[in-house]
Amino acid sequence: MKIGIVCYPTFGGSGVVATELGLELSKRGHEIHFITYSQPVRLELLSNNLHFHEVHVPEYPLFHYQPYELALSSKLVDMVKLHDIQLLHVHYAIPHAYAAYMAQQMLLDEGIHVPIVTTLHGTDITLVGSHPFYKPAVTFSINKSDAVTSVSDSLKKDTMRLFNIEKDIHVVPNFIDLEKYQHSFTDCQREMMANEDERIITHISNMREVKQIPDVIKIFYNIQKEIPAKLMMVGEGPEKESAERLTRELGISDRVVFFGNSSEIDRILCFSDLFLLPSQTESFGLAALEAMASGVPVISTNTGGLPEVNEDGFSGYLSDVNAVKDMSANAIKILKNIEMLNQFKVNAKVQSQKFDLHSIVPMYEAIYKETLKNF
Ligand code: GMT
Repeated sequence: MKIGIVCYPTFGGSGVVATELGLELSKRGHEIHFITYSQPVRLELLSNNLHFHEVHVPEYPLFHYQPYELALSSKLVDMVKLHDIQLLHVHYAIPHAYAAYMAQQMLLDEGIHVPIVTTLHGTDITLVGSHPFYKPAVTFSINKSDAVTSVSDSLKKDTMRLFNIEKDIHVVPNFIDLEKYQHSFTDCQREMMANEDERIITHISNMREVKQIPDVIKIFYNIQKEIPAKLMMVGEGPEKESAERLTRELGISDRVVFFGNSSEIDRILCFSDLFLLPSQTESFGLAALEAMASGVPVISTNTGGLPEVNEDGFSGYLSDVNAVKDMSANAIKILKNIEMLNQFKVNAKVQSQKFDLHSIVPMYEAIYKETLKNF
């Protein structure tokens, strides 16, 4: 199949999933065209069946806001015609499904039929989409898509509850390329980051408010009072500065490393003992899955899709949002007992195998085939 993929090309989970999906589909013989405003961060190698087309939005002083959706829909029309793209898979209802629908209508005018598959990733539904201002556009974009998928059952339920949806939503969980994480626990230069007696705790996110960054710091503060430990904070975002301030106030800045964005997540996870994800809401929690695939147990909240990813008492523990005491106690319990820690590390890997890309990507292929057949 010839498939056009539209996504946010950034470090966020949706961009990562879309990119990994395109890479795997191209390996499986499909011709993939990424159509975005910049090359997706994990899309390093292009080939004869893996292409990237940049959407340019010309600066025009008359416009207070430059019209990205317009530029995207025009680019989609051009690319579908130029490369005979058969189907558009867009990640996020707004603005991508919205722009794709416009492109579909423009193409229809020329007698070209292209179906749209929309994947919901969360923030457009739980945070942005439910804002009354965007609600009509999100509802319209979902209902006009030819097939809709969501990354967890919880997100599907939220979507059905918050919007007037006439479409069936297929749950296709996020996935992981397990081969990427097949390192041994001894070859990751752990000694560069911590002493042998120290445990390494990691958090990875775009450090937005929803990630409850102060809770990450407070949980770590409680851990290091009981066990020698270091905290690795990976990612950039609006909460980063206040987090750095909080570590100084708590007198633990010498134990916390702020990395910024990194394309070496697997290397950092390789030397980690525990992953913290105390989010206020999370439709899936791809970072938790990446941690588990690296054999890192997860202390998370029980919100949104997280219970579908992290199994309480097996791959880690789940707690209520903001239950810092509970999350600290669970973390300390795992970290204090080396046998228990090693067992949780093994379990985390086992749990991640449920999300093996080899079993999930065919679900998307089946949806594409079905959509093309019915279109
Ligand atoms: O979590 C974010 O802020 C980034 C956002 C994104 O657009 O990548 O993540 C959402 O999509 C990911 C991939 O499906 C999910 O793993 C995240 O849970 C989801 N974030 C939220 O629901 C807050």
